[in-house]
Amino acid sequence: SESTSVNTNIVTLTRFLTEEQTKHREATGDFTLLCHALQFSFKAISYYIRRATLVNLTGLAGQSNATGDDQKKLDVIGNDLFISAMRSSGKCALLVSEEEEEIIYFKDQTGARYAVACDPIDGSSNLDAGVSVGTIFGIHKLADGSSGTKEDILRPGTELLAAGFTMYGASAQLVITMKGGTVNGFTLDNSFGEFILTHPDMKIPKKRAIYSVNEGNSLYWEENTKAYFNSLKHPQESGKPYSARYIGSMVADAYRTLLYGGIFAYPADKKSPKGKLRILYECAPMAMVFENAGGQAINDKMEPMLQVVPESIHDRSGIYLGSYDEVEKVKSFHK
Ligand code: AHM
Ligand code: MG
Repeated sequence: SESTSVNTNIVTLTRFLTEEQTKHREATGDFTLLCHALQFSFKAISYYIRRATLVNLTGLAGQSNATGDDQKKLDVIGNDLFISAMRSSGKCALLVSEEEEEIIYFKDQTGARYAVACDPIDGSSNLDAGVSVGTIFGIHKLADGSSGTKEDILRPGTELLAAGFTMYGASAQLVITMKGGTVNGFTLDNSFGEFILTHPDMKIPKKRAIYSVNEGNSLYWEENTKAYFNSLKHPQESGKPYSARYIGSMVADAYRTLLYGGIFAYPADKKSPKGKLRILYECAPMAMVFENAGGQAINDKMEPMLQVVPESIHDRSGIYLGSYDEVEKVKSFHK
């Protein structure tokens, strides 16, 4: 009624997924169930991140992960929570995690038709300082007749069925998009224990004078990379220089870029010729979100990030993603 300003028609993620499912007559509900398991892992990870300082979960676990980074206690917990959620969903045939050297196959899940790639806690070097981190995920469908092999996950982003991330910031923000669909953002309401649709049909601003890159690497940058970033700081025309914003958590830097516009970059350089960020669970899922929100994502060769086929599960790439016009500007410096 008009007598109250309280929204009584709340769209939870559960409701949203159910409504999406009924739009597709061929849908079996399997994808919806997989997403329910996903959202539970986000809630659980969010909970432990918020409790970390109180329950002795800060600091290192005393091991390194698949890509040689020191593992934090929370990296291990996030990974375990994610694996357990995927296993128990009954719908996930195989899982690639940043924290696991090899693919995890859930062989007992007969009839599971999805392959999932994830970085359970991306940006974990920020954890102990209470700075935002996030979970990134990408979902592929197994090839017809496949019961789950490496080939089902070593696919280009163009074939992703769904992708997104959850940022654990002042609140937990979940952003999800499906193939050919819109981008939708949900906020975790801690008292309801539900993700609520707060950012329907997200569109990234066409341009914005904000750049986000680890400028400490500039010594190692290629000449055209240097020229591009210099042009942002020393505009030729009567323009103002760009603002710099770099959190050092891809999810948080990307989320801000999605909302405000601008450019986020982690270019390959002389020190890391393949770049730092991983294709399967960092670059491709983010690229899908940005492309579906009207932005762009490309690699160092100026190819669409979504077309890049990873050679191995932890394969890396340089990446530029952001507002449509800002990515065009990147290309103009790499002709
Ligand atoms: P991680 O997966 O080990 O946390 O590393 C990925 C993170 C990204 O979140 C972030 O964009 C980047 O590493 C920051 O790297 P750097 O500290 O080199 O700037
Ligand atoms: Mg990561």
